[in-house]
Amino acid sequence: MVAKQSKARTLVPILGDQLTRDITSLSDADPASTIVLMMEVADETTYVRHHKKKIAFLLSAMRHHAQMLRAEGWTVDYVTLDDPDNAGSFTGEIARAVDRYAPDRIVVTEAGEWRVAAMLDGWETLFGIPVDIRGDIRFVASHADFDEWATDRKSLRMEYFYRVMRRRTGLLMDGDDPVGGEWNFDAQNRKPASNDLLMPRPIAFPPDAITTDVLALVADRFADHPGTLDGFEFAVTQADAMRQQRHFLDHALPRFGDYQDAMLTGEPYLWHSILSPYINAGLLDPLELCRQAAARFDEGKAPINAVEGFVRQIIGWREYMRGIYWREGPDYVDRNFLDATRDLPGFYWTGETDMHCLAQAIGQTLTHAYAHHIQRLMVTGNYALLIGANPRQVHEWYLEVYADAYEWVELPNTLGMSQFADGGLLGSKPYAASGAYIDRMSDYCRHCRYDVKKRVGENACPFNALYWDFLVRNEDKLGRNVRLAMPYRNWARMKPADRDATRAQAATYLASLDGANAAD
Ligand code: FAD
Ligand code: DLZ
Ligand code: SF4
Repeated sequence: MVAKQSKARTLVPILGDQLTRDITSLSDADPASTIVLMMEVADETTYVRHHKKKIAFLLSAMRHHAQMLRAEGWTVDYVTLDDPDNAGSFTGEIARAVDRYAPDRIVVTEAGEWRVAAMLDGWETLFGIPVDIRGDIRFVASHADFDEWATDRKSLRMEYFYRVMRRRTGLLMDGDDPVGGEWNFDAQNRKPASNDLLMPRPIAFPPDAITTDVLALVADRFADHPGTLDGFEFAVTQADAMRQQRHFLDHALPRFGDYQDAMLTGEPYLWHSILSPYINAGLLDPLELCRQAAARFDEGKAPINAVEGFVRQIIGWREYMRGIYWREGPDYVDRNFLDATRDLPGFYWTGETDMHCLAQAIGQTLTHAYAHHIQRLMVTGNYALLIGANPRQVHEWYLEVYADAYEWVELPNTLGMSQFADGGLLGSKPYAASGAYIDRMSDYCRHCRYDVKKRVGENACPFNALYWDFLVRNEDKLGRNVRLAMPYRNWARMKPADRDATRAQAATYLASLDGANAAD
């Protein structure tokens, strides 16, 4: 705590995902008259049961950030989770700080999600002092920019938004044209990988004294949360996150494009960057990262399909997801276009299933708080979609288990892209696939007790019958989708006896799931 002073002062709360010196709330602040407030609070650590590693990462990164700000001359009041007077919520801690410092005003950078934005909106009335809520310039597009792009458009496809972002940033542009003559090189990016390729592993950062304290705190307080703390190796400072960034650019970026969709047993990372927790918490600047990736192309160190693919994920998908989240409003979370109601199976929290693809994706998630995009979309997401899992439960699972998960980015990815619960705002068709897709992009099926080629029978891959059952079950909502015309035609061509056997296979499987859920 900081002693009460008499001269005019500003209270600047820095939230846990605002860990950069370049945050707008500090842009014109005077260290002599500013109290920076950082708060570890129970509400944020438990609004979902975050993975233990996610909590440990963020609390340690917050403590290191406070240390850095102090070293730069800022007065930082840092409230730890185990402070006996901790009020347990952002608003409760602001109330205590207002009491301590009697500030003239509060300056804060806008929150990353509706839940916290509503708190910030209430502070001016609650505390009777001006509250200046500033925009978050860590994104290329402001809310107004996205709205301007989206308004009056029939379709909000990411690809068109991405071109606007390319032009706005000048990344990979040759005048008004895209470098290489195409906006998108994804056609070159769908190669399966094999274990004999030499893969770069992310750098392991051993815990320092601050992280060791946090690990003990998290082990003690959040024992019932999913995941393990064993092998905690995240970067928790800006300097180390930059080392991981450089490591990715030097060693993984050149093949990022080729193997972006590949999955391999026992290989959680492949050529992915593993940078999302750092970008989302503020330790890395996404635009600077893209500039450095583009420079690797200019210098001939990485091919265009890799660099364009990577840049698109950040200034395309990431920006677009944020735009959708804020544009669709706080009720977006309630959408359930397909009326899906099944409980998510218990094995999502244990990884204990004989479906090897799911065991791999969930197992590494519980171990590392990480899975790459295709595992999230085409394994865990696809399966939840096919069984008709309740999209809200699916959303909460993703928000819990990934170190990079914040609602603004997780919700549109899960509810929209993966579960089609918004009826196709983001994608023209659901990301539903049979086992054949997983077999094409991974080695999982070779290690599985199920036969990916079989649709019915004892050891038939469950994804196969579930895929057809999903289409038939949802025909009233999806049957007129032109992009699904082919699979519906194929279903119609199937012999009636095969169709019956497929649906019976799916029904038996789903009934066994419901039985297991009821027993849990
Ligand atoms: P890379 O594959 O190396 O990609 C580079 C960067 O691009 C990522 O670090 C990330 O910042 C960005 N990016 C890539 N894809 C997306 C995307 N679809 N949306 C937004 N940014 C993207 N990403 C999150 O950051 N937080 C989430 O909570 C999250 N939840 C997801 C839930 C589902 C169901 C799905 C399908 C995807 C989700 N994603 C989420 C997107 C993506 O899976 C992760 O960003 C990526 O796996 C992070 O790993 P990486 O840093 O190695 O990414
Ligand atoms: C995710 C998270 C967790 C687990 N804990 C904290 C915390 O104790 N203090 C804090 O300031 N932020 C935390 N966060 C991140 C916040 O939930 C995030 O900053 C908000 O979602 C902002 O939108
Ligand atoms: Fe997954 Fe089916 Fe392949 Fe097994 S056979 S790994 S369940 S897709």
